[in-house]
Order: sequence, then C-alpha cells, then structure tokens
Amino acid sequence: MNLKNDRSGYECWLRYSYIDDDISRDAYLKRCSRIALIGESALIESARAELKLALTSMLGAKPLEIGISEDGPAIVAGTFDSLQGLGLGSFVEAADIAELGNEGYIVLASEDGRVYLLAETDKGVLYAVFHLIRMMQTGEDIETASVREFPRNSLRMINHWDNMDGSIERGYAGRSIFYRDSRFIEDLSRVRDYARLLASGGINAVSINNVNVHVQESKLITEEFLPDVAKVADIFRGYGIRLYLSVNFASPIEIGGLETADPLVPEVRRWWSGAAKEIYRHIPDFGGFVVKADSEFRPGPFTYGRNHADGANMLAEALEPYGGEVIWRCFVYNCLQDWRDRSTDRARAAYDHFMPLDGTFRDNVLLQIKNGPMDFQVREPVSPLLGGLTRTNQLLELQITQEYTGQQRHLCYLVPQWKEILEFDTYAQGEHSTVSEVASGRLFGRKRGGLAAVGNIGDDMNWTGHILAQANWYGYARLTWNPCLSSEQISREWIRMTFGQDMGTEGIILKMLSDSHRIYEAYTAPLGVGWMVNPGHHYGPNVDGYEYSKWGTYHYADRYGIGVDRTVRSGTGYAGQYHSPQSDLYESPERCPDELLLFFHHVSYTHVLKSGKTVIQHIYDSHFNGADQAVDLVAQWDSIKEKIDEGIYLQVRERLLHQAEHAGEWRDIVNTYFYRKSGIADDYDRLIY
Ligand code: GCV
Repeated sequence: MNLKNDRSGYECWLRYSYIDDDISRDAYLKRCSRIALIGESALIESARAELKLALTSMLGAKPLEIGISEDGPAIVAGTFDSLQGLGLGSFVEAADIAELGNEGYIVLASEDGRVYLLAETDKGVLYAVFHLIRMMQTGEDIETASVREFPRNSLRMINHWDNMDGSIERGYAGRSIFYRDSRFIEDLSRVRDYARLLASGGINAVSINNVNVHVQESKLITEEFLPDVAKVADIFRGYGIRLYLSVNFASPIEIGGLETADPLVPEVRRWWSGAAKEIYRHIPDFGGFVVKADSEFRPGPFTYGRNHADGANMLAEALEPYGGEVIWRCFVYNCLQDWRDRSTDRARAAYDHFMPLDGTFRDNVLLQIKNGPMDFQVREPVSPLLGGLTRTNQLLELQITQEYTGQQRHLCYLVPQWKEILEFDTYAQGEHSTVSEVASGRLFGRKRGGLAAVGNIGDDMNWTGHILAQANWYGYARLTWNPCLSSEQISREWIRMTFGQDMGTEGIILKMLSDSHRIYEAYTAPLGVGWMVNPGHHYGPNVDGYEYSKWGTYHYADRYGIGVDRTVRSGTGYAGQYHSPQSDLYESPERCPDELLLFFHHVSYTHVLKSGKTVIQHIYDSHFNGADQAVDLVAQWDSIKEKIDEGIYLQVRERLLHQAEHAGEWRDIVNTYFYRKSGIADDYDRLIY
C-alpha cells in the first residue's frame, strides 16, 4: 500500500500531508530534522518508524538519525532511565514521573533547540511520538511545547465482533481484517496499520473475535489457532496493545470433551486453568477473556443453577496467575419475552441480575455495561447499573459501529452522545459522580476500569465505509484517553489531521459532524422510545417492527398515546433503579427531559412537552425538520467540493445522497403511522400520507 499517494481514505488521520505553509514547516524543521530514539524494543521501533514516516512526509525531508550525545537541535526520545545522563532532572521532577504512571509522557521543547519525548516506559515514548506528530498535523506551535499527559482510563479497549468466516456481526465496512474462510489472513500488514491507528489515539486493548462465539472461534484458545493468535498479538504488542479473546462459556464441553461446563465442578475449573496455561505459553502478555454468557442464546452459568459471579470468578481464577482479566458482559435479559406480558421490562434486566452480586467478583473481573439499559439506541437513558454497583470493577461499553444509528450509510457522529453519557451524574456518591469517574474506577477507588466499544472497521479500503465515520473511531479513542476533551476539540483535531488545515473546510465539516446525531435522532424514533427499525438487520424505518416480538422492545402506541410507563408509581419501576435526584426526575412526566419522555412514560399525543409542543406535533415537526436537514448536509458537503480530494468527496457524497433520500422515507413512514393512529392533523398541513 502506497500510503502517501493513496486517496481512498486508507490512511485515515495518519495521512501526514506535506505542510505547505513555509513558515510553519521551517519552524518544525528547525527542531525536527534530526532524531535520536533510545531503546531497542518493538515499541521504540514502532515509534521510530512512525516518526520517520510522518516527518519525511510532512516536512519533505527524511530526518537524520543521530546519537544521543550529539549536541544541537533534535527530537530526543526515550525513557527517563535511558536519558538519565542528560541532566533532565531540572525539568523533570521525580514527583512528576510518578504521576505520569506507566503510560504517560512529557513533550518538552528546551532552550537548546531540542524536543524531548520522555516517559517512564517505551509505551509512553510511543504515545509521546504520536502526540508530537499530532501537534504538527494540527498546526500547533512546538517551540513552547510543555505537555504532560497520562490516560484517565487504564483499560481503553475495542471489541471486534468478527467471525472467522470473515463476516462481521453488525459490520458495515466490508469483511474482517483478521479472518477469511475460517482461518487467519496470512498477510497481516493491514493489522499493523490498524494497530498504528489505534495506538495513535491511545487504545491499549483489543478483543479480536465476536462475543457470540461460534464453533470455529471456540477453537481460538486451542493449539490449532494459538500460533496465529500469537502472530496478531505480536503486532499489537509493538503498539502497546494487549490482545483479548471472546470465549465460549461451554468450551469445556464443546472443545474439551467434558460433560459439563458447571463453574463449580473441579474438573471444569482444571480445564480452564489448563487452557489458560496453554494460551500464556504462546502469548505471555495475553489480556484475558471477554464473555457473553446467558445472553441471547449463549451458554452460561444459569444452565447449572449458578450465578454470574460463579462463572466469572472461575475464569478469573484461571487467568489470575498470569495477570489476565475477565471482562464479563452485563447484557443479560430475557430475549424470549411475550409481548402481551406488560410486567417484564427488559430495561430493568442488567440491574436486576447484577446488583445482588455487587462485591462478589474477583479483583481481576470487570463487568462490561452497555451505556444504556436497552441496546445502543440513538437515545436511551444511561444504564443505572453504572454507579449502581459500588464494589465491582466496571467498564463502560459503547458502540462505534452504527448498528442503530445509520449503519455508516447515514452520517451520525457519536462523540456528542458519548460525552453526554460520560458526563451523566449518577449521584452514586453525591454530586459529580459522573459515569466517567465510575467507569475509570476512580469514584470507588478501584484500580481497574475504563471503556470498551464495538469497533466500526472492516476491510473496505477506507476502513469504515463512510469516511466521516472514521471520526467516531478516532473520537472514541481520544475519549478513552481523556474523557474531558470536548467534542469540538476532538472533531477539530480529526478534521485537520484528515483534511488539512483549511479553516473553511474545517468549519463546514465541524458543523456537519456536530449536528449529525441530532439530525439522525430527529427523523428516526421520537422522544427516546427507540426500536422503530426493521427487525434483524436493524436498518430503515418500521414502527411496529419489534412491537409484537419476543425481544422486549415495545412502544405501546395506540390511538390515544405512546410510550412505556417505567415509573415506580404505576409502571415497571425501572425509574427507581437510579439514585435520587435522577430517579425523581425520570419518575415525573413533567420533569422528565423531553428527549426521554417516551422511554419513561406513556402519554397521550396531546401531552404538552417542555418545548411547548404536543407530542404529536413534535413528531411531525422533528421528522420534517430532520429530513430537511439531512438534505442540507449534501449542500454543505458540496460547498467544500474544491477543497477535498475527488475520490473522498465522491465517496462521502454518495452516502449523503442516500441518507437524504432515506431520511425522507423515515419521515413519511413515521409521520404517516402516527397520523393514522392518532387521527390528529399536522398544524402546518404538510404532506402526510
Ligand atoms: C453480538 C445486539 C446486537 C447483536 C449483538 C448483541 C450483543 O443485540 O444486535 O448483534 O451480538 O447486541 O451486544 O451481544
């Protein structure tokens, strides 16, 4: 792959375009035409290769490698230990070093013309290299650089839902970059580029197979595939990323030949210990297991009358001697519900299952909790389990792949949604108990914690299908490192790194990204009710698609009104799973935020929202406006046509045109459905069928 000349979008935000502006380029050249990297690890090699690639490409001259003892301007990179002789003590205090931890770093411009990239570990040095490159890509001044950075989350993970036949569950950008025809792909160069992109944003963990672990994938932990898994792990290791595997809870039966997978049976425990030993023989720094158990027909401890702590702890015990961990998913609910049964509420399920187990999990278990109680809808409340649990390690699960948010055919920038989630106050320990503090582990003084998200990449040349969906991938990575970054800052970085530094272009793309989630929400399911999609593949409007199904996802629309009563007073009681004052807010139809009204309440179409509109008029207005705004996205993109490489311009345009048309379909189907149900006309007499 010739990265430099490629205009397909393959390079993503590591495009390293030549810096045209002479003044900036000269300023960078002054300090960056010579480099000295100390150390010999794979991580340092990655740092060296990246620095050379970036500098050569951006500055138009290959940097000269010099020895550490040579004087004069240069980039000097290494660990504090390796650079000890350089007398850095004056600007690096021992206390600073401790705070940086083993992934943090310093980027420091000194008076002698050098830029120091310093860290406790080689991994930190690699992150510092990516930071310096980003500064140059975004036009920052490095003359006065004085940066101290460390990640706010210890685990910063991407989950792949890739199957070994090459398919990707909920994948919208081609086939797997890891597997084809039930084997590993031999040429792993794409995996290396993937690792570079991940490391540049600070991702430090990946699981490489679907949580729905089928027959072939169950064998990933066996001798048949471990040598291949180890090769992938080697590549990731060079970029500071630990590899995890999703495992099948019934493995002792399915690949071990035992008669049971009961977690309390000694033979089963021995089997898992043996499996762990074998894995670590191949991959000494193996991260651990991701487990979907007793969920959507996957096997789990319930079969044996055991609970999730029994299951998770058994696996944790097997991994513990090697430093591995178990990431146990909380997406557990009854997926065989009878739609006639109004007393069961899927939204309650995770909390009901896991709260009684709080404090019973081993220290190397993390419970992975989806951001909402249902399933990655465009709007859901935050899961009350986040901040409900206080004595258990937690990991927030997000979805980068756009299963319910337009499947990478619609533009839907998710960083604003993720920011809202991270900033949500759980009140678990009074005010300011944000999800961000809960997930990192800080709120409860826990060492483990962080974020995991389902990846959105495949083997499409541009990785994500929709090039603008690369912003979700980048944005997620940046938020794992620092959840305090604003959506705007992340967007601006991404735009500059991807499209260059033209202010006009930046302004337009920033607006498109920033508005896109609200636009998507406006023309799809209203007021937090969710689920009005075609069953199975989840694309396109179908208001009753899930209404009479077994999945527990209903809106209960009739001719009078719509919504799910989840109040304590008269409904399923779900609102009571939150700490006060959030529980009080959600309990009250008057105080509940408009955008979640139908998630918590069943109201009449004439109910007046805080906005002053009736529910029915809101549905009409938001669908008309949202669809109009989707059309306008095309015009906005067209306005910067001259500034964008033609190939990329056309790829995005094709998606935006589809989105505009499909938004019209959403508008017409949803509006028509509610007009026919309610019999209430639109105040503005617009066309409803
Ligand atoms: C991997 C949703 C998706 C499934 C997915 C599941 C999960 O139900 O539609 O494809 O399965 O979530 O998160 O386990």
